[in-house]
Amino acid sequence: MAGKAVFRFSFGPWNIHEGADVFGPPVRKSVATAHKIALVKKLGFEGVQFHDDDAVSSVDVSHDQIVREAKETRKLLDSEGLVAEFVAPRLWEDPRTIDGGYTANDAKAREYALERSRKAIDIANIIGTRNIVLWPAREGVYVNESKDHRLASERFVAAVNSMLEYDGNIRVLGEMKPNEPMDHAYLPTTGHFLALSYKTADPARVGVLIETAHSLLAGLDPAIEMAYALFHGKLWSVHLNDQNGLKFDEDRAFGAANLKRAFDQVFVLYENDFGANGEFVGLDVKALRTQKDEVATRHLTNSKKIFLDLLEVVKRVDRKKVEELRASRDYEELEYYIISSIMGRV
Ligand code: 3MF
Ligand code: MG
Repeated sequence: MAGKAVFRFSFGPWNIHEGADVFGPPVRKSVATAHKIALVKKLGFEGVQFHDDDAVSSVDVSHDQIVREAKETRKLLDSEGLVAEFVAPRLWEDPRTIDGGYTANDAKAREYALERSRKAIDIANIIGTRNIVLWPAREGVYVNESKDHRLASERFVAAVNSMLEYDGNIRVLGEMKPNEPMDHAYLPTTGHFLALSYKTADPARVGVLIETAHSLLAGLDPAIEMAYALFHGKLWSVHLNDQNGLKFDEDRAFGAANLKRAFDQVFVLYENDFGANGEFVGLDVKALRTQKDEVATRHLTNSKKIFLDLLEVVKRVDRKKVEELRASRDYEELEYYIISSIMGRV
C-alpha cells in the first residue's frame, strides 16, 4: 500500500558551484562551505551530504586537526538544525589515485584509499552519521588489459570489509555509475554492487544510493532499479536528477528532461515508504553554467518543488483504476491515464 513517509530532502555542497565545465573556466563566485550550509535550511532542505574534504578543509592534515575541524562542522550543523546524511571519501581527485584506489595496481594507492576511507569514517562519527557513500569513480579501466578484473572484485570486497571492521556501526552505500571518468567502471550498476554486498563480512550494513542519471547512463530505468534495491531492503539514499539521453552525466534538475520518468521514481519511493527509516531524498543536481550567481540555487529548489508536485499527482492516482487497467491488460490506457494525471487533466 501507499507510503506514509514525510519526505526530508538533502544535497551536498558541491551542488552549489562555480559553473566550470571541461571546456571552460568558472563563471560564478565561489561560495564558502559554511555559507552553503547556512543556505541549506533557507532553501528548504534538512540534510547535508558531505565529501570528506567538504566536512574538513583537507584530509592530509594531522588526526587532531581533522577531529577539530569535524567538530566545528558538527557545531555548525547543530546550530542550523541540520543533519549530516553521509560522508563520501573523495578518492578521485588526488594524484595518488590516478589509477584508482581500492582496485589500483599500485599497493601504495590502495593503502592510501583505505586510509582515507578510515578518515571518512572518523569524520562521519563526529558529524553524526553512520552512512559512508562510495562513488568508486576511478575503480575501472580505460584499457581492458591494464588490470586483473577478477582480482579487482576481491579487492573491492576487501576494501568494504576493512571499513566494516574498522567501525562496527557504519554502513557502506555504493553509488554506482557505469562510466565517466572511466571508460568501464567496475561494478557499473546498482545490481553489481548489491551482488557484491552479499560477499562482504556484514551484508546487513552494505546497501546502495541510486542516482537517476547513473541508472540512465547504464541504459536502465531508475524507478525499476530503486524498486529492486527496495526489495533487498538496501535503498538507503537516492540522488535524484535528470538526464537527456546517453551522454555525459548531466545532473539536470529532477524532472527537467522526462517528467514521466520522474513521476515513476516518486511513485516507487512513495509506494514503498522510502524515508520511513530516516532516509533522505537526496539531490545531485548541477546549476546550468548560464545561471547568474544570485539564482544559482534554483536547480535545487526547483527539483524539490517538482518532486513535491509529482507527489501530489502520485497520491491522486486512482489505485483501483490502475489495478483494473492492469487486469484488463490495457496498458495504452494506463499510460494515457498517468500522462493525463501528470498534465493535471485528471
Ligand atoms: C558523480 C557523483 C558524485 C557523487 C558524490 C557522492 C560528485 O557522478 O554522482 O558527485 O554523488 O561523490 O558520492
Ligand atoms: Mg551522485
